[in-house]
Amino acid sequence: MYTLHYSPGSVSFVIHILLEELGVPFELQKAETKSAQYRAQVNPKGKVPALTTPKGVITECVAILEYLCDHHGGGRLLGEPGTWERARTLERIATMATEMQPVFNRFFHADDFSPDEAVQGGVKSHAATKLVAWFREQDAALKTPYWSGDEFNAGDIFFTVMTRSGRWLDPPANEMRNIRPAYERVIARPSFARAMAREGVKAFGRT
Ligand SMILES: N[C@@H](CCC(=O)N[C@@H](CS)C(=O)NCC(=O)O)C(=O)O
Repeated sequence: MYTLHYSPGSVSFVIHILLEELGVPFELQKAETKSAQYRAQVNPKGKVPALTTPKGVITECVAILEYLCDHHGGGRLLGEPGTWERARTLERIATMATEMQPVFNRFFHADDFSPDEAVQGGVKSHAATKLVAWFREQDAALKTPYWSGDEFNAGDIFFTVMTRSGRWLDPPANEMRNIRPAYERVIARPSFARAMAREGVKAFGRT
């Protein structure tokens, strides 16, 4: 049995939804990321997601995602190992995990980047500018039912979680013209509905 250590609506939400999509049994544990116990027993980096498995703990969204897909028939979501489809899907996921997620961290946690409040304001507003520009590019390029194309895949899980975080932007990412229908299509999936209910988060609004 797996245990997913999570913070509501954060990037760990990607793994929560993936577990639901794969139909894998798991327990959910809200993480006390700042506690010494969490760092000692679960993730020394003090972050979520972390997945406790029978073999030990694995961290980093992209690693967890690939591990779960490979062990639970997730080829339809990520492409089979060694295929072009796998490489392209991971490419898009890695962009979000390594390029955009850190910008969201600057937007939501500017105090992690400078102790100076004046500097924090600049960090946050510059992050917002970069995020809006990125979502506008995605919106302009989106011509298919899903961000990933004609079929839903793991990239759409990640993109939808990021888009949900982008509801704090101006304009909100989840209300952009082409993103909104793709977003609504994904959040209507039973996996999202179950995960949102368990984490107590909503798809729209600034709550
Ligand atoms: N590189 C990590 C980043 C994870 C990350 O930044 N997690 C944030 C939440 S979005 C976190 O745990 N922050 C500390 C906290 O919530 O206390 C990954 O992709 O899994």
